Amino acid sequence: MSRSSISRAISHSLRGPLKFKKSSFHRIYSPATSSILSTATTNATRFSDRFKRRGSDFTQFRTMSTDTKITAWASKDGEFRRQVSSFRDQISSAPDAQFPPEKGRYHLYVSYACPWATRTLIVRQLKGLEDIISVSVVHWHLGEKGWRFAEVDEKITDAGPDDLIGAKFLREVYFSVNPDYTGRFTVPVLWDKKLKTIVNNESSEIIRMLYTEFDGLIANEFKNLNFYAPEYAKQIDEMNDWIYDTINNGVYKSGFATTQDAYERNVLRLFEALDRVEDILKNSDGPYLLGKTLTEADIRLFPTIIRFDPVYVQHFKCNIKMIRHDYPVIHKWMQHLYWDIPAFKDTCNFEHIKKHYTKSHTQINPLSITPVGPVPDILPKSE
Ligand SMILES: N[C@@H](CCC(=O)N[C@@H](CS)C(=O)NCC(=O)O)C(=O)O
Repeated sequence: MSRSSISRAISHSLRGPLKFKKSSFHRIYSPATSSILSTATTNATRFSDRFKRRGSDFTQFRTMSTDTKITAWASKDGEFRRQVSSFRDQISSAPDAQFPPEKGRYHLYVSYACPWATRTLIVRQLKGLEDIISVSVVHWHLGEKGWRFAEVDEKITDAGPDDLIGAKFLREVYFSVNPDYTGRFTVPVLWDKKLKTIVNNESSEIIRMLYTEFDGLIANEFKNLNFYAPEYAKQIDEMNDWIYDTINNGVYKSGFATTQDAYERNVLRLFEALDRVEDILKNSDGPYLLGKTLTEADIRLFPTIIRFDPVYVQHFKCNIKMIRHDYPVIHKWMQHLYWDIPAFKDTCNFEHIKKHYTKSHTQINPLSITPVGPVPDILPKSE
């Protein structure tokens, strides 16, 4: 590759393409939702006042729910264990449901960097829900107080302020629902603008609600697109189980390990699992993991694989092999999803991904220098 094409690719990668149609970001300003918005803002102000009366600033109510550094991810034994999500309600089209599907009522707080949040964005787009569920994207940097919202004048591409409750930090969204919340302040968050509460903060459950529960509100072409169809459910569950443990979470367990043993154990399991995926795809009548049909198994694996070469190889030391050089079938599967199905490409922002990991995890990369390569982030289909 020539020097100039490398520098073109770099500047594209670090600038990042504009992903969302303007309308998805600004929808929350529409007259139909303005009363919901103003009540939400009043609610936030009420919480803010209450915390100030207690002698504590709303945005600095706590420095960290567990009183530990936010970057201290690993347990004392050197092993990273992901916390269980706390909000587990469901949007349901069943009669009398507490959270019924409604246009404009629900909102997703996401980070483009986060693979779990990206699942929800992919499904939102695959199901044609962009006009039904609004989105806000946090700043790519995860600091000591967790995710924060970008100020308009910071000019962070594809991220902006919280227009719903005026939060500066995502933790305020959690505390607005439960001032005594002690969990981590994770994305994605599925927010109910009407009841001003968090419905669910577990991506694996959010995506399943989106497959079916809004079918009464969407165009025919998106109805009955169920990525967890009953005939595949058993296979998907079985695959999700080991792929989550060894690959989706396996990259974090490798990267956040604080002992040589924990790192080696997890990185070896990760590459054994990738070898297994390569075999499954080789033997599938393709192009997907379970054959001709795109399923949840593909949707859950993709956000990890697309981040693999650009970030996990160097930042999380997952460097025994690379997708582009050593896993030809996974590589082709990833390229097909990215280049041929807009929901995968449109929700992938390499700038946020690369900057987030390399500039937030200062325990791993104290100088926060973002490596330039690999160039490009993803190869064209011809290569
Ligand atoms: N179980 C959650 C995990 C989400 C998660 O861990 N998100 C990370 C970003 S990739 C996060 O927000 N971490 C912030 C923190 O832990 O402080 C899900 O799948 O929704």
